[in-house]
Amino acid sequence: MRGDTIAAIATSPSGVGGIGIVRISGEHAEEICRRLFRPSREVTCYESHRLYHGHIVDIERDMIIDEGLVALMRAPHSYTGEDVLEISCHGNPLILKSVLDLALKAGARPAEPGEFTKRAFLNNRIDLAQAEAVADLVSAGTERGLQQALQALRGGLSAEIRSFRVSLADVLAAIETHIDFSEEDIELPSLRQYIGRLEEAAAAMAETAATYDKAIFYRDGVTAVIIGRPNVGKSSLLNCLAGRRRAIVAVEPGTTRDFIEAEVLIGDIRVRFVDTAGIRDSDHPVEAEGVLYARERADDADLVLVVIDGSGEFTREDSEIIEAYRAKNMLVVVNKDDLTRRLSLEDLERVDPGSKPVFVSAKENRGMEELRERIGQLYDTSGIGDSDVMLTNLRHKEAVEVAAACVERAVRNLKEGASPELPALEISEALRHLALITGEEAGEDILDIIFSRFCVGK
Ligand SMILES: Nc1nc2c(ncn2[C@@H]2O[C@H](COP(=O)(O)OP(=O)(O)OP(=O)(O)O)[C@@H](O)[C@H]2O)c(=O)[nH]1
Ligand SMILES: [Mg+2]
Repeated sequence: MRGDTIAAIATSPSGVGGIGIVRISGEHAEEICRRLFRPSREVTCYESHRLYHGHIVDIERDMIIDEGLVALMRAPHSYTGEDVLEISCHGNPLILKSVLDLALKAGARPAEPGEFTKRAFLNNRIDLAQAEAVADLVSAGTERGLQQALQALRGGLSAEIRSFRVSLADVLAAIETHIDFSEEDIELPSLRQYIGRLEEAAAAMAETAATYDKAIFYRDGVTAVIIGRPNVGKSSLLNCLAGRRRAIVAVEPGTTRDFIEAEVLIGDIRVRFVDTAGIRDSDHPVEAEGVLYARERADDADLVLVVIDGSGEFTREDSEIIEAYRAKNMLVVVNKDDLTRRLSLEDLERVDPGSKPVFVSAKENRGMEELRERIGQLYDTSGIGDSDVMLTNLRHKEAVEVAAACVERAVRNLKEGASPELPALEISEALRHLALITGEEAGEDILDIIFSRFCVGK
């Protein structure tokens, strides 16, 4: 890695901003600084972590590119652990591109996505879980998502994983002693005494893994697909929830054919509502295509809102739609509650036992607060504190689950009085999977996948 100096625009590369930053990391950072920066007062030695004012110049063309500030962060006390130069200039994309070009001409090469953070990891500034938290921190779309990412970046997740590893390694050492001395004539304490500790560890890991299912909604938001027969008021409902006219509403059934989305913040969660074509058998190819889309979207949804018309009878089609999505997270929304109700709640109860439908009138914009509340309750995490570790990364969740399963098998081995080699093997395997999270055991292939998801400049 030494000798290879990388450069990238660290601020949004296409966006215009007051200030933009070009970041350079590697052993040529200082040399590049001296080549493209003319300090306003003479500098003999750039002090680490100090800002210098001056001009960025293209010496070949004898041209001033911009006025700005530079800071040199010398290794190892920098983000990457290498010499890092940050050039702050005016945030015009043309200026930023010129400054980057100058850095490249002066000997740097363009950084790959996430390469600065990858170097921080390879130079042991942060572990892999922290590196991934950087990407989450940059992309988080909600306050809660930010808190989680920050917590992971500060090492909260890493500390939890480490504590699992410490307790497992402890037990493993004890079991290995048994293996070592089993040939000799010494009275050894029973291995059963470790069952309790292993059970505790497995339960704690399973609990941590389970946080993923909720945390993921903070990170990625929730997709809620609005589905139902034609004309029940799906598009009207979407417009109410979005607080503006998004979808066309019309008296004739079969109005909506494509799907239309609107994103709304409910509590800490971004909910993407998707309006779809009314479900019915249609001879019209475009409408039929829309119905197919609607079903596909609903199949993939996190939440399905089945809308039925309260002013009409409960129909076989209504019941078929409810049946199709009952296994999913589903809410029944009874619309047109401003009209006389002709819907039989007993019929609804028969198809959806324990049904707690939400009654609304999209026409009069009534019942929306209750609907939002009910959706919020589905993703409620009030029991989880801001400082509790939550897994937001599928890779982490899978590793913790596999580790927990290994430990559970070790427990079974011990209960069955199996020879100590078996539980020892399981525990070693659990330790290996936990180490994948913080990166001690992660190979180049895993690193490539992880860092390719980053943006350039991070
Ligand atoms: N009285 C009353 N009429 C409503 C309500 N919601 C929608 N409507 C009317 O019902 C008709 C259909 O509304 P849409 O929102 O287009 O229904 P849709 O389910 O999207 O229909 P498709 O796109 O055809 O599947 C329109 O005439 C609306 O004005 C309501 O709460 N009360
Ligand atoms: Mg519609």
